[in-house]
Amino acid sequence: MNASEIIKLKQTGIQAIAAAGGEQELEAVRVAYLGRKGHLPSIMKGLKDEDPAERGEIGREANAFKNDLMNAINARRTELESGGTEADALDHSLPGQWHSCGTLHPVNLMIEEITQIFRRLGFTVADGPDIETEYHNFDALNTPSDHPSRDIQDTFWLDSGALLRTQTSPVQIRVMESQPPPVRIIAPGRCYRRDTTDATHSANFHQVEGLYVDQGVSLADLKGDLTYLAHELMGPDVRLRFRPHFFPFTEPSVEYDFSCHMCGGDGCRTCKNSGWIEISGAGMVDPRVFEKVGYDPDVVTGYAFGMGVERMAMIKYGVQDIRHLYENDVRFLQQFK
Ligand code: 2NL
Repeated sequence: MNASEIIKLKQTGIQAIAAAGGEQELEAVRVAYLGRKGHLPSIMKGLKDEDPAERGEIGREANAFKNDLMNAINARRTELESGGTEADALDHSLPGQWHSCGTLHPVNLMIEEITQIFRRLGFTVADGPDIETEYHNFDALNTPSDHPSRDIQDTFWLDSGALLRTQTSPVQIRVMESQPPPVRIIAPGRCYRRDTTDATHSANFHQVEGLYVDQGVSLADLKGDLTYLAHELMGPDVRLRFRPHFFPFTEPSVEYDFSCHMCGGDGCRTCKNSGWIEISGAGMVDPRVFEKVGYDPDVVTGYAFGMGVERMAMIKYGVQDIRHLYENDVRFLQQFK
């Protein structure tokens, strides 16, 4: 039997195997092809009578004949045992495959929560570019040209003269430039400062700034709205404290603290025994800022505030080191489901 005859016979055998409807039929095919008196032994026996030049190829095909048919028989046996083809053997009552589900990052969770609270006070969300002009980030905010925050030590300057925003106030400047009052917006987003990383500093961080401009807006509105934020965020027992401060863009300016949520104000490790936790700064928009954006400071007043999102998340969730928020260790992140 020459090589192509062996291949032909093998194909016939494979068809017979596929057609075998049961174990007995399959066994009969096996005996006919591979059994002691079957095709394979007779091929092997005939090998010595073949032309020596063709013997090698015929031998190889005989081997393939044996291996391919054995594999086909085994595969068909498995099929018959499992009651059908492999696809038919699927058990539809098995539970589905489990896929792990991602979560919002705690920084985004915090932004989301602060945003929702201010939405309830009638604020909308504004955003703007991370790469800013010196004008929008500093000049329009009444920041003196020799102010240390403009220094290359503190701000990431680009070769073009643009910079990476150091706060989200430029978003609010852009909104005021583009529309008349009233304005009631918050501006969440990423900010950049040339800080050396430690447990409480990161060169990338997030801020939520707020701005409310209309006729008759007062410091009382600021205190009321920040108190609402504190109660919604930390619970109804939290008290607020405002301390005088200075910012070039607000007058008067304040820094404000929440009473310590760990000890209720009695003093503990978290608040370094002071009973208070420093949150952020705020104030009444400086008239010079209004003049820059074309608002009349004799007609409108407004309050503005800024807060660090990482800092709020660390306070609320008890995170001890800001770097946990940036290492993307899932054991940390999965706690914020
Ligand atoms: C802080 C907290 C603050 C503002 C941000 C602001 C924005 C405009 C006008 C006036 Cl458009 N003020 N934002 C005000 C007070 C504080 O951020 O501690 N910053 C250094």
